[in-house]
Amino acid sequence: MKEIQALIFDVDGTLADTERDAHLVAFNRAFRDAGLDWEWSSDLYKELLAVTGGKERILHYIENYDPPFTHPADLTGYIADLHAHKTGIYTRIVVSGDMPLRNGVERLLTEAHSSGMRLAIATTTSMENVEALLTHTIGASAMDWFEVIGAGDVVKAKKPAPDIYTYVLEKLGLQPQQCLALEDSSNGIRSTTGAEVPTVITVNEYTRDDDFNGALLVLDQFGEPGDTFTVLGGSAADVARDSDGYVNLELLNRVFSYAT
Ligand code: XBP
Ligand code: MG
Repeated sequence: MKEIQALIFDVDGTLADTERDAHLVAFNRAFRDAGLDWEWSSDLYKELLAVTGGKERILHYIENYDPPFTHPADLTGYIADLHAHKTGIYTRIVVSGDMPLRNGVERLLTEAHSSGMRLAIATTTSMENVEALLTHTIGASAMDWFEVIGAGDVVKAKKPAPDIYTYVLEKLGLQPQQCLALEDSSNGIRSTTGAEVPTVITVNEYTRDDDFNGALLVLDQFGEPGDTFTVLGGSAADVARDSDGYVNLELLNRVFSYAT
C-alpha cells in the first residue's frame, strides 16, 4: 500500500470552527472600534468568505457592497491597520480559550505526531492566528509538530490559487502525490487541486453546500469513537463507509492508496 509522506492541514474551518465565533466577531469589533458603521451578519459573512484573506475580504466589501465610508488617501494602509486591529481581537478571543478544535482534530494530530508523520499547514490566515490557536488548544509545543507552516502573506495569491500548497510542498521537498491535504471549503479544494494534492474534506456550516468535485472524501467531521462521521461524498467514499467512522492514519492511508 502506498503511504502518505506528509499531511497538510488547512486551519480555518478545518482545525477549528473559527469563522463565525472568532473571525466574524473580530471583524465586527474592529469596525466598531474604528468608528465604522459596518456590521457583517452571518449570512453576509458566508457570501464574503468567497474571498479569502481578511484584508482582501475588507477591500472586496468596500468595492462591492457600497458601505458608508469615506475613502482615505491610503486605502491599502488603512485596511492593513484595520486588519491588524482585527488580528489582535481575534487572538484575544482564541487566547481566552473560547475556540476549541473540531471533533477528532486533536486525536488525529496527536496520532500523526507520535507516529512520526510529517505535518504541515497551508492557510490563508496569519502565523499569529495559527500560533494562538494551536498554543491555546493543544499547547505551545504543538507549533513544533509542524515542519512547515505556510501562512498569510507568505504568498502573493491566496487560496483558491495553488500558491500556498506549492510553497509548502517545496519546503517539504515532496511531490504533491506524496501528500494528503485536509480542507473544508471550495476555495481550499480549488487550491489543492491546482497544486495536484489529493484532498479529504470535512465540511462546516459555511461550506456544507460548496462544490467539492475532485475530493477523495467528503465528511461532516473527523469524528471520534462513539461520535462518528457521516460520509457525504468523494471518490473513495466507500472506503470510509467500510471503517469505524472516525478519521485516523490507517483510514487516511487506505483512502490515499485508493487515489494514487
Ligand atoms: C481562511 C480565510 C481567512 C480568515 C480570516 O481561509 O479565508 O481569510 O477568514 O483570516 P482558509 P485573516 O481556511 O481557506 O485558509 O483575517 O487572518 O486573513
Ligand atoms: Mg478553511
